[in-house]
Amino acid sequence: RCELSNRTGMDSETLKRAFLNNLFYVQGKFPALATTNDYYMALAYTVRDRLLQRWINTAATYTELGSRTVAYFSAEFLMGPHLGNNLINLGIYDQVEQGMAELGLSLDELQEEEEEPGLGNGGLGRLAACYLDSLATLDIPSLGYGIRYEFGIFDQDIRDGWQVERTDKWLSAGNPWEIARPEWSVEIKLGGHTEHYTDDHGNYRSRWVPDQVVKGIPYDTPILGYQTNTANTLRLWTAEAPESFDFRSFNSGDYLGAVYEKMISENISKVLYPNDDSSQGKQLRLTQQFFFVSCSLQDMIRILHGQNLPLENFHKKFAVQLNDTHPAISVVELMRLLIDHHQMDWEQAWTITHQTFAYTNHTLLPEALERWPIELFGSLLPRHLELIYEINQRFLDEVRIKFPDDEERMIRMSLIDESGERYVRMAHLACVGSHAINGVAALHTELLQKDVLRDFYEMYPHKFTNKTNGVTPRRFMVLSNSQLSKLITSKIGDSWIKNLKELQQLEQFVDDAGFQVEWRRIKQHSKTELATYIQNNNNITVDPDSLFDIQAKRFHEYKRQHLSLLHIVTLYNRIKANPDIEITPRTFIFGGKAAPGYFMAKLIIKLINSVGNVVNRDPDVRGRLKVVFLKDYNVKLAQRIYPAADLSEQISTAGKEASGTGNMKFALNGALTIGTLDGANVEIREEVGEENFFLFGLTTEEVYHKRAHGYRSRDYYHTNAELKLAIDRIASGFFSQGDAELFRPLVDDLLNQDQYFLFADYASYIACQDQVAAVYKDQTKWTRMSILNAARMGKFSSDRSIEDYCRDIWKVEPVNVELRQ
Ligand code: 26M
Repeated sequence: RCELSNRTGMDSETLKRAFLNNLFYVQGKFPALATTNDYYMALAYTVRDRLLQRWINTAATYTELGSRTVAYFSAEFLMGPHLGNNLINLGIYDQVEQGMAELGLSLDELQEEEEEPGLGNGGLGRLAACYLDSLATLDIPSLGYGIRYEFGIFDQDIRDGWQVERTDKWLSAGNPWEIARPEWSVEIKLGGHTEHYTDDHGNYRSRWVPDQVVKGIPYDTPILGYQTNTANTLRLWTAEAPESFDFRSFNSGDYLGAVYEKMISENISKVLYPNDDSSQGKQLRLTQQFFFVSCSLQDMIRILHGQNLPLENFHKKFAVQLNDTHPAISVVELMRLLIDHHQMDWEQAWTITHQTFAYTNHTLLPEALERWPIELFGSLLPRHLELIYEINQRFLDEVRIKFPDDEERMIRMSLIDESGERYVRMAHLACVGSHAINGVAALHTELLQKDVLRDFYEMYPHKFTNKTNGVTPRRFMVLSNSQLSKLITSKIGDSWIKNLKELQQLEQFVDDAGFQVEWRRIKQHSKTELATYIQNNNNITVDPDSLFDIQAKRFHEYKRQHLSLLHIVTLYNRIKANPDIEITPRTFIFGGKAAPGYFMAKLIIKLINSVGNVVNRDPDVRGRLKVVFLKDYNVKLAQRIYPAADLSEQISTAGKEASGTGNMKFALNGALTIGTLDGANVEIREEVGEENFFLFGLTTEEVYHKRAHGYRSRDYYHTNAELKLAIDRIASGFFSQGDAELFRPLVDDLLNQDQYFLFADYASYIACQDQVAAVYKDQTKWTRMSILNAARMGKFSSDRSIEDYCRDIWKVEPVNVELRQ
């Protein structure tokens, strides 16, 4: 009884006892010798014990019922720290905080100790994590399938203002949240060639003879829903050399050869590619994609057989969502498994396959659309290339029937790009092999239909739907902004946490002076905490009464961090021209990583730090402007940032940001948005009301129009005096100790290309920022707008997104899990 309650009891006394027990028996330490990491590990195991009970009951329930299951295939899962989130979802955060305090420990400090699993680049990976939280919270049977990268997204250092990358060793202190399942390892084939033969029934068949075999080992992490017994699974694959390989080479005496091959095999899951845009056609990347997809599909077939279900039911048992085209090779791999391994005929295999998969597109940038050189593809996956040719032939026959005598269309739509060097087009493969295709915001889906996937929309209009992104209020409100969450709960009860639309009830308090004071006090508290963090990390003193103006996201020219820089330099120029000018004090905060090979993005980071070095120290400024670059932006830091923001910068060129999800997290925490009509900004503005949103800039159509009619950025430079002054200041070397060369690539690009229309949007942006500054002076008005923003963000819960996917695409129902032991 005591043993059991040590592992499951939820009261603060039992939790303390269990914690000390784990410290002794798992970490092998007693308090006098224990490090912070020992304490963190002991607490993590204490929490994990409570998860295990729910996890096992969930698995048992699904197995018994043979429940229809969602499989979310994603090359990235940007989970963020597990400890705090699990405490929230278990409903024991306050008890544990209390218990730790009684032992003289700070729960905040223990949470700080966790190395977050940064197995993603940005929005796409974090969306996958929010969706797993919502799937579990909504009691939907589901599995996340991906790669257990040994090195996740790099850690970012800043040296002399430049980004420097360091490897992310997130596993070095051990990972208490995962359990290896070597008994469910699978084998993956790579390379080699195909052979053709006639089978016993006289059918012409193909056989893959690979030249390499690797083993995939699954590691499982429980994903607990909020206030439910459902604990689903995130299953990530690690690559290893198969044991048989050692054995073979040992026999042939080539020991070093065997070790070398082992090393090559293990490379597959070594490192996350740190790009979030251009696909560079690297063989290892395609290997990673095929590796996790093949492991996962084989695992699903094992599960199906384990439940005595026939293979013909694959699409009835599983709905697979493809998170962008990174797992799109699934379409071909499932066909191969069904046809080559299970002797299914083509028609039936194809019916099962396209009814299984659905594809989410996350980008409109043409350079980000994945394509693989045929040579490379065929050398790694020779059998898959054959199957793609066959899929393509049948597909183009359909196109020909629907659109006769339209050779151009066939060339555009083919799965193979033959305009120069030949490529496999992964987005086309995903469209053909899926029964549903979706964009991630209303505008994005519309642009997919009109532009990027227009031919596919004309061919298969019924496949297309919009699924606007959402974010989880558990991590991004309850955990990260506990004071605001408690204030809200004190007014409207706590059911908003599972039903975010209920935030609307806050509107009744918008003119309640007492509520406004509380709302402001909490924002002020979060700003003060961030100010302390900035003091400790950047050694910059910032004023918590100033307007906190924040842009936190990956660095990319289309996101236009440098447009915000032009605003900063403009304000600085105004001060230099008239030091007594009346100006709303602002703290500009940036955070984000640049892809290591993206020169311009790294130069923009350098420019932020360079401008900061001048502005922060200039006595004429009198502390009214501060510029801060927070290094190593990740989920942990994001959780500190959102609650402290007054103004959220969502300023991408219209038509470029598929959705954005940071925009949602800021607004939910009461920040006002300055933004373009891009991605989900459009819908956020619709929800919060245009009077509560700072809109500027060209629309998508205006951008297209300008581009088509010859955009000349230089004309804006010559006709806008403040713009000219800002550019000249940067170009002169003023921010680079007189070095006029340093920022020349950036300045030249803006004057000559400016493909993201900064100059065209500059005047509108500056005017809008002047509006922002004016409104901020009226704190009552600002607070009203802030409350209304949070109150009207209900639509952007990832629970709503998941409900939409469940109803329209996956056709899957909740399954209730009872605790039986
Ligand atoms: C591709 C090939 C090789 C290596 C890496 C990649 C790759 C990795 C990540 C490409 C794109 C990746 O992510 C793109 C991304 O994060 N897109 C964002 O998705 C969010 C969730 O839908 C949206 O909110 C953002 O607008 C969109 O930019």
